[in-house]
Amino acid sequence: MTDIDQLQADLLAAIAGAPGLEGLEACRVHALGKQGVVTGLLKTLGGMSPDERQVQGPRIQALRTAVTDAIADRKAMMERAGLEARLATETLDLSLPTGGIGGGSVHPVSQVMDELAEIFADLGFAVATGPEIEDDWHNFTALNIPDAHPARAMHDTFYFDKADGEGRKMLLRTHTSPVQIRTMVTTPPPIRIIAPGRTYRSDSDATHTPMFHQVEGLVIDKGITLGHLKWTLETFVKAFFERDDIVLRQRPSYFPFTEPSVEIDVGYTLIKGKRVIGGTEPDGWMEILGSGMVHPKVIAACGLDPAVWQGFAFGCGIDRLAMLKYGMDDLRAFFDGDLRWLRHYGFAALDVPTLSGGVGA
Ligand code: 2NM
Repeated sequence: MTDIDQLQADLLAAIAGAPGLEGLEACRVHALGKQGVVTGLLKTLGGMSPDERQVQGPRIQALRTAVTDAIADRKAMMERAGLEARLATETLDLSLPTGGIGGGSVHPVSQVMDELAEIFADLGFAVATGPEIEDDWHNFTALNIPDAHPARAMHDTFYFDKADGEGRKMLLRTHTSPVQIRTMVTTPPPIRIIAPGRTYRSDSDATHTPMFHQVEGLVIDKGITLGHLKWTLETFVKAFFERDDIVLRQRPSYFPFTEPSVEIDVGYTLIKGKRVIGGTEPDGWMEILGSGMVHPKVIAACGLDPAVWQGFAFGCGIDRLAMLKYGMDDLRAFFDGDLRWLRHYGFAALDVPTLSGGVGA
């Protein structure tokens, strides 16, 4: 046996007998490290005569390959054995309860979004989403709000310094309507969607936060009328507040993107001085929704023929819906991140709203 054969046999035996990953690494350093024995042999090639190198070169390279492969094989084997050992000993009890002290809870805004998705899914609506950073065509122009329109100023828009590649001003969307625009541009009707999400306006007091949540809905089909709108909103409000004695009042209004436009109030009853939504003979009215028939100009801007396709749309604040349903009085608490508030108003993670169980139960 030559010296190289002997060295190879010794190294392979050491690798095979290495007790663990650390021992194996020691073998690797000993053989292949900067000062390693195989590395040392490779270095001797430079001082050899060409004839000698022709004989020794392939032998030393073969040694290096054999040692490298043996280390890789042994390492893979050790890792497999380690994983098998963990799988055999470690268990996960899937029946353990979640939460408890220090556990998380679902934010009321998330809860209400889940409830909305559930209620409208039952009516055949899909949930649509879109970017929060928008361009002014999708946020304003397509919605019949041209450049000099006062509604642009009314929206207290957060603009970015730079325009996009096509020269469109970029902004934080002031409503979720651009999602409806994107849907109408890309999806052939009939369309039935709700678009829940974050919206932004430069406004801040007890009832306004610069970031707030909106849900808007859109139906586009043939022969859609205000009657469809009324039934849909009535069905929604009854399901959301989980009571049948809901009275809605419709008031004429104005939005650039709907014609006619209808503001919807819901009747409330005073109970111990507090306003509670519902009651067939209301003590007063609260504004909860804006709505209307989608303006023909909006339908045309999205590439659809308004003589063929009609529809209705509506919008409301999710934060406000949550306050009314769950009895909160200061909007700012929604975004304070105060754990005591979140634990008081939060919902259990596994308490998913379902229509059969009562969406808010
Ligand atoms: C509202 C009130 C009334 C609305 C209109 C549209 C669109 F894209 F179809 F034109 N989306 N949302 C709309 C209509 C929103 O929020 C108070």
